[in-house]
Amino acid sequence: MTILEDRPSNPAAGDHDRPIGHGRMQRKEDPRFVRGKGHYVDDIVLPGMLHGAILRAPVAHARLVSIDTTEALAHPKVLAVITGSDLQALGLAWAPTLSMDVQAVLVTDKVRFQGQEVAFVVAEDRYAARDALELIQVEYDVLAPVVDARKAMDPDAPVIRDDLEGRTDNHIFDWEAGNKAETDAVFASADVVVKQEIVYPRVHPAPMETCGAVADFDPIEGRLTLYETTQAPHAHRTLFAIVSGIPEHKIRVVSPDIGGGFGNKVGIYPGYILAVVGSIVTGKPVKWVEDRSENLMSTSFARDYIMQGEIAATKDGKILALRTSVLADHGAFNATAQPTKYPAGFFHIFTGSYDLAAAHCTVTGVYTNKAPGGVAYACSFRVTEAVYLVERMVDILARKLEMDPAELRLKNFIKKEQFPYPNKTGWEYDSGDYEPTMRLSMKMAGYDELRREQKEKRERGELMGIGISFFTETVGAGPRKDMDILGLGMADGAELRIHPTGKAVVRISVQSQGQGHETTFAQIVAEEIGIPPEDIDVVHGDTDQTPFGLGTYGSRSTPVSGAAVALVARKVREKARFIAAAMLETRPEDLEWEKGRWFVKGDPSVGKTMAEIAMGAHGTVALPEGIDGNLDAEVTYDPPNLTFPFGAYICVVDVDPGTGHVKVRRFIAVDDCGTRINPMIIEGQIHGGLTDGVGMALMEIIEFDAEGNCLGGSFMDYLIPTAMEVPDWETGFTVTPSPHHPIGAKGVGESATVGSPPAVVNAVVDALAPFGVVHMDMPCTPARVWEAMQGRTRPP
Ligand code: MCN
Ligand code: CUN
Repeated sequence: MTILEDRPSNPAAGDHDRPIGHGRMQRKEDPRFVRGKGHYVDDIVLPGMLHGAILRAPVAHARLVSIDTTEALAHPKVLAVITGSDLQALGLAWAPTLSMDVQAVLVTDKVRFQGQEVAFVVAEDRYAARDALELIQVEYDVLAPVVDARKAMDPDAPVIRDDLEGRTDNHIFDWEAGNKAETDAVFASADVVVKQEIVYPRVHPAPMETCGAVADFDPIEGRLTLYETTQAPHAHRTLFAIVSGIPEHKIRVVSPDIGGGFGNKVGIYPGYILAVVGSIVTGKPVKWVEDRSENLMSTSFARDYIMQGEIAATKDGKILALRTSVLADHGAFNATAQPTKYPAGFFHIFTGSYDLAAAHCTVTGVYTNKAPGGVAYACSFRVTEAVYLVERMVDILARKLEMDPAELRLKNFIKKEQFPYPNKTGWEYDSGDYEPTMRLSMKMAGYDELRREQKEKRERGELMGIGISFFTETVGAGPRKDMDILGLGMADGAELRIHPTGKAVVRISVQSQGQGHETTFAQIVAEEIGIPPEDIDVVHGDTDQTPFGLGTYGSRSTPVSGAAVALVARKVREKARFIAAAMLETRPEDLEWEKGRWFVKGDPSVGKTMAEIAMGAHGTVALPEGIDGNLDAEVTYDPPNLTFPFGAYICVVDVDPGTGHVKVRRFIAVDDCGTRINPMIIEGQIHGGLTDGVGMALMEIIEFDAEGNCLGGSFMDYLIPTAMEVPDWETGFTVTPSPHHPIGAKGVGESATVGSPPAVVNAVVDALAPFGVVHMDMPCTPARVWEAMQGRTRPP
């Protein structure tokens, strides 16, 4: 195992710049990944395994008139064709969503979005299954679709969810946070008020690996083994038990290596359920793996928020209040994954990093004839949308006040001494120290020099933009008193076992999709008990082998499971003290800890290492009352609060005045995620998230035509960034530990995706300032930029 040096310590970081147990250790999982030996769902081959394929609706809204499967069933390699009415007979045509709605597994009555699941073919091989789809005859009675969320509540809008009893419109929910009266009063007396409609378009996480499952139902034992691309194996198992009636102890969900999740793999998709039904019907294992278009058209999208933003300030730039009303397009089924109490996720942390007098937001969710989803793509339960809103509004205010956007931010930050900070929408930020982070980013960027360069270039007619974003993230859901998903409290378990020879295994309930948990969780244990990380195996992704917990999303693994792991290691360390005392024939209180061993106070030469204690635990020494003969422990961790990482991002763009093409020339990112466990992994997370941000800001969007046809269903139309579109990232960090986390760590996995889009858009708008452009909606494609330069914006 190669251990890399951490970078020279960062002065802004104070004395907390101490990476945990072996710092920039290379990832333990990479030897298998770089050799092509990762083991993904599609690598699973079971004896006699069959293959499933889904017939999908070609239109967005249509009544199902008839389905004829005769020809498909006659195909020599086809074993079963399952339709909605077959599922209806089993009571499985509809499944609960993570938002207390229901979603059709297969269409029974009506198609509600293009790409919706209509029938499932099980055949001997993948090709035959696909071929047979074309032999199914379906008659549709096409209906007018609802494509634009703004028209979803029109009195004459077609009602999409007529399956729900008494439903006469497309309204899902109204939700609000903050204090309306107080906010309105502040607005009424403010010197300056600016307003802007801001659209965060529908985008898709588009992980490298699409979604898939292999279901293996054993009819003799009544046991189901389900290999699945999931970020939350335990929660999935519980839901499968509830929906299918198969007892939970007879269900094993295995999530092997995952080729990227980004929130795409939180939900339970019809394909997973169909693989299970296919296996039950045929008595054989059934594999279903979707293709790229199926992934982009039917699985969890992200964003799709139309936000009316308003910001109030004094004329010398003290920001007073923020308010917004949001129209949220949830697609045809409300299937967003977020804590039950929060139908708009954590959007209401939209006051960002600023100390305001008042804030208020309302969110209205509506159905449209589009794929369901909404909470995905490194969104931290919609903090993405919130940060985008506030960071755009602050820039728009800066323009109005003719103030420098960095100066305006510095003037309004929540101050260090105000933490823990209760914000105006009911959150308590655990810790923060924003100014040094902002100043470090400005120093790294050479901010004043950049502004001088911009001024000169403007005089020559060149378009250069500098964009700033300062974000506060909200991660680590969450305290079980406030947060649950379908009634399951958001806690996570950890089990640590030290084998007699001193090697260890730690079992966790979260599931890596590329974040490097096998490395960082071993590092946490190493830090706490002194066993080297290479001697610690991290087991995850198998419900038969790991303790219960809610899984990986909302960057909760470090804040919740990381805390569980630190505490379970401390529990083992404490137990080791009693065993060591027995071995040394002394009292536990006479022992002192140094990394990796307990020794007699005042006599460091007499002591026992963790490995010796492990052997002792399993040996013959008489143990004190209440101490079992092992060195194992388990905990379940219920976090007292979320963690609030933050960061300062500066983006420099050049815009080609002839074509509207935007080039990101530089990007400076200073992140603060508290105590840093593995700086190399953190950098990787940041690089990935910044690339996401450039993608969303400049090129990614899923659009629909007037008929509801999805226009982002392949990588020909849904553009994702490559090395060509991104600069060499310039990263820095500060360290403000979380006061309530056992090791002071905050999550970081979504920080850059949350924080970077506003920096890029702010830079583009800044470049276009000479044309009077105050705002433009993402993605800033050459065509849109060029239109903005002509004083035109796209009709909504
Ligand atoms: N880490 C660290 N020190 C910290 C915080 C985190 O060393 N102070 C490390 C962690 O130990 C972990 C990684 O950074 O190895 C990310 O940790 P964390 O912020 O806790 O996030 P999660 O592990 O819970 O990952 C989820 C997050 C989410 S929600 C999305 S979306 C996303 C993201 O991670 N999806 C990803 N990053 C991704 N990275 C990859 N490669 N693939 C995805 O699908
Ligand atoms: Cu919102 S995407 Mo991540 O939380 O799995």
